Amino acid sequence: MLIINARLRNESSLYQIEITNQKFGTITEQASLQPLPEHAADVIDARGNLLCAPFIEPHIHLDAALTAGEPAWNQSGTLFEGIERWAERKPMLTEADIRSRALRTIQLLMENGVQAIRTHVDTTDPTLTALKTFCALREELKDKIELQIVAFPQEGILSYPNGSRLIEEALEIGADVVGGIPHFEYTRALGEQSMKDVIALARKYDRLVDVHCDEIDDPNSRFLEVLASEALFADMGHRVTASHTTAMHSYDNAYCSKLFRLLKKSGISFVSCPTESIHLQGRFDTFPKRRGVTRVKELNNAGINVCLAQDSIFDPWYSLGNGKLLRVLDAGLHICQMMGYQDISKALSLITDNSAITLGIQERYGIATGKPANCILLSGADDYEVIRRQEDVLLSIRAGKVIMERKPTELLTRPAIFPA
Ligand code: 17E
Ligand code: FE2
Repeated sequence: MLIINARLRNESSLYQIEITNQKFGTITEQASLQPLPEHAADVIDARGNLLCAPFIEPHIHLDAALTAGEPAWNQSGTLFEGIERWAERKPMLTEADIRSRALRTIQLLMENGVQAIRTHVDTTDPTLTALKTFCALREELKDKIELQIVAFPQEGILSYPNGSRLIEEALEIGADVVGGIPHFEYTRALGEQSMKDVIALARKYDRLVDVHCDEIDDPNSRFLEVLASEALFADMGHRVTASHTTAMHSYDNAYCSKLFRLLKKSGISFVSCPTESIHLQGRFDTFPKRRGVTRVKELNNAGINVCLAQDSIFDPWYSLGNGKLLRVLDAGLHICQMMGYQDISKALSLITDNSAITLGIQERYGIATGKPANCILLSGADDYEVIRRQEDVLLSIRAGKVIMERKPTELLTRPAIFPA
């Protein structure tokens, strides 16, 4: 396969890119736009659009996707009511129900250029039905999409009956990542202990870590410092992620300044879910009302790895969501006030390269000779244009094969505003 007339991120020229044996081959600079050769089978004309590494969804709850309103709606819009509503849906889970919703949601993500997903799967369920189903799906779908499974103790490790045993069983069954939820544990002491347990489990089973950490507006919720210091002491920061960290929005600036030193040293990654957090947080405020989104811009400027995610699609926590990471990015840039030229010009990293680092897949990710031929074609010449236009992903190539393609939307009649 040959792709011609492609732009690449952070480059001003046009390129043609060879794909052989499911890998990227030679990448050659072109002097100008070239016509598509006649009778050229297996040549794709990018028409000056941006060829980019695939989008990654680094934080989603596929087990709960498409269950909003079943059996009841979240009326308050708080995280804690979402957990209550989900606890009512959990006993109704069956393998068939989970598979059907997961496949529809994965399809939606793939249609929007996603090729790798980290999903949290609730382990506070004595049957572990969802966890087992996702481990099977990970194998069945492995040629189509990369799935990472987090053993996520939604109702606590130490505060849920048998919670420690269940999360460990999930790791024995095959979860890739150890999760946690310290702000939901009954006490500060239990929350801290749970962070130590999570790191110990990750070492024992040689797994990654991704904790729902301080997802609350409480400025005194400081489990992030425990997670980061445990990661630092165990020398495994590059394998640890802190998700949400919304309490950081409310931390005192002096404390944050001290905290950032540890965060940077520890080398842990961050995931922010800006649409979800702006919806779930700030719910106990009147006015002025906090945004409740972690300090994405400041983390990024400090050289700490941070990426953006959707979190939910039509579930007890969030009633919208369409699989479009460009929408999450657009919202995130607004909410985090990352609207300067420099911010927007490199913002696709927040849903591509930075997410690959979070998932630990960066070695086999990106458009470079010898790497797996996975990429997407985006409407626009560079990050700035792609983000401003917000158009659908045009093409998705995985292991050198086109897995999704759509026609660009075309205006058929132009409204005549000005007389000819
Ligand atoms: N569970 C949780 O603890 N936090 C969330 N944001 C979601 C589920 C979606
Ligand atoms: Fe989450």
